[in-house]
Amino acid sequence: MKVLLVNPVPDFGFNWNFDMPFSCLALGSFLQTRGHEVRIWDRRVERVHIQKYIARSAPDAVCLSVIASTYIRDAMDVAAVAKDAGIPVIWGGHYATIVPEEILRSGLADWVGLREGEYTLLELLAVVAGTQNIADVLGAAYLDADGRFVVNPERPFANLADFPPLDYALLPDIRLYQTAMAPARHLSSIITSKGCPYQCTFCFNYYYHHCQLRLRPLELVFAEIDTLARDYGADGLMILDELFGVNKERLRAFCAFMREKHPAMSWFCCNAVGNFTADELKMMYAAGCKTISYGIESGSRELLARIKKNYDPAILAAFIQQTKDAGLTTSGSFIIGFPKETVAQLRETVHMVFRLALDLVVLNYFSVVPGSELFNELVDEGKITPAKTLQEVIAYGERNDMEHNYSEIPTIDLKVVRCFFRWNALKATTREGEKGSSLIMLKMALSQVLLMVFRTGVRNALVNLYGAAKEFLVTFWYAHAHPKIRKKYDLYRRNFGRRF
Ligand code: B12
Ligand code: SF4
Repeated sequence: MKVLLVNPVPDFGFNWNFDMPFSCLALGSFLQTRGHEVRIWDRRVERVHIQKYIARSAPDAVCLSVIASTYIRDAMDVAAVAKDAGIPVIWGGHYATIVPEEILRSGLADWVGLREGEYTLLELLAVVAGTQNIADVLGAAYLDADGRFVVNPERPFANLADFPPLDYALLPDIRLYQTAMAPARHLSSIITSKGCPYQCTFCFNYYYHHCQLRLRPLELVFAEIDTLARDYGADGLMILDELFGVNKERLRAFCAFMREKHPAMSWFCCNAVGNFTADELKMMYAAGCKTISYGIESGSRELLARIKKNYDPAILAAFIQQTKDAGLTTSGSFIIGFPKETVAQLRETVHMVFRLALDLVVLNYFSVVPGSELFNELVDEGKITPAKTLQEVIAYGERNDMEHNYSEIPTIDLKVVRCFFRWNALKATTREGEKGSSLIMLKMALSQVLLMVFRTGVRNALVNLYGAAKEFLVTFWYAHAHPKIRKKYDLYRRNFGRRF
């Protein structure tokens, strides 16, 4: 069967991040091994007219992968064209799993595959072919003949060893997804595990992964790294796992592989505070790890306990210092504007950011994720009315502009705090005195802008550049204007490294 896997284009603002469409890649690589003819259409980089593309590729099924609510509008446009042409439409992905009924009631989907999609999609394609009954497809959602919404029993997690290594040849051009991040010039992304054992209240890990951390067999991961280096010139890896290196034996095997097989490759990963010993950090550095990003989230003990962030704040400063001592660049991500967060708690976070003197600070606004504990709390408190239509889902989606502020902090304060750290992040420097180690974020931003033209063509690049310029000016404005608010939170550059 001819299967078109579509990664839609998100519908707001400026798109910095061009990670590979992993979901489509994973599904496509698997379906190929089962005899299907697969094509991936990443609409972020191939902005071809929808009617023309569908007519030309003439698929037997159109499958849409929706990772966030911002992808829905474009997915609807593609689905509408496919439905008009009489082609069966299947939706799936992180966000589709949260809102299957809204998707089905829009009339733009025949079926929705929930959670992990390989086997579910394989069976849904059998339904399209008329060789399987929809009622037997675990993990599928649909409307029955009477228009009733039906969710079949959940599909148990598959054994990740059943899935093949990713077939990068399915992508239009892998260079479209490679970025420069000092010292790597062709940074590619990989995923070595799925899920996470923790249960932060703002995350939907519990709902989606049931708090299970599942590891892909290392042979598969190593095969992908070899291919990326040998066939696609990758000299750096961004490891996109939620939590990398939790299993210590596996971490040692991974480091040994990188040291022996790819000594010149640098890599970057995310983890939780406290998960590594000093020796492990040194081992990672020796194996090419350059930066570890930690989810710190808040400087307030009270708030950390409330969001169930699973680390002991007492060890934070020493742990970050240990990471720096191993030679690694430290990155910390924080969320501001949590429901009921107070001005005093935000001040604690700001002071924590200064005190830790991280090399990179990523500070995001809280955005409510359906399926998370905090979403359910906000619904119970009557602050959110769950969406009934896809249009309402889009309206409630992830925004980076604090349109919905559930905290007790004035929105303008949140904007000033975020923009202050964003502005200063542009000047970030890595720990190593190597070439290209200063102003890494600014350089990365500029290289992204150039790549944008290459990725999306001049016309789309101009639209994106307009968005980038606007974002840059807004960041500059909030970071520098409003002196009273800066004073309220001690937002001065000289405070980096200060012990409050
Ligand atoms: C890569 C990635 C991105 C990329 C997306 C690339 C793309 N496809 O266009 C980028 C960087 C753009 C991105 C952005 C965001 N992301 Co993101 N991202 C990820 C990441 C790191 C990997 C996802 C992935 O590819 N996994 C690997 C694949 C193989 O697994 P999978 O995604 O589970 O796919 C399976 C199923 O979903 C299913 N499936 C998928 N598609 C389909 C289609 C069909 C038809 C079927 C049947 C099944 C199916 O089968 C797949 C194979 O098993 C995850 C974290 C993680 N480590 O998982 C976060 C994650 C998905 N992102 C998340 C979030 C919140 C965001 C943002 C909203 C953040 C923000 N506030 O701005 C933005 C939204 C983007 C925007 N501009 O609007 C959350 C999702 C929460 C949610 N959905 O509400 C995650 C889980 C991170 C987290 N823990 O918070 N992201
Ligand atoms: S926020 Fe990160 S650490 Fe917390 S549950 Fe989600 S993936 Fe796990």
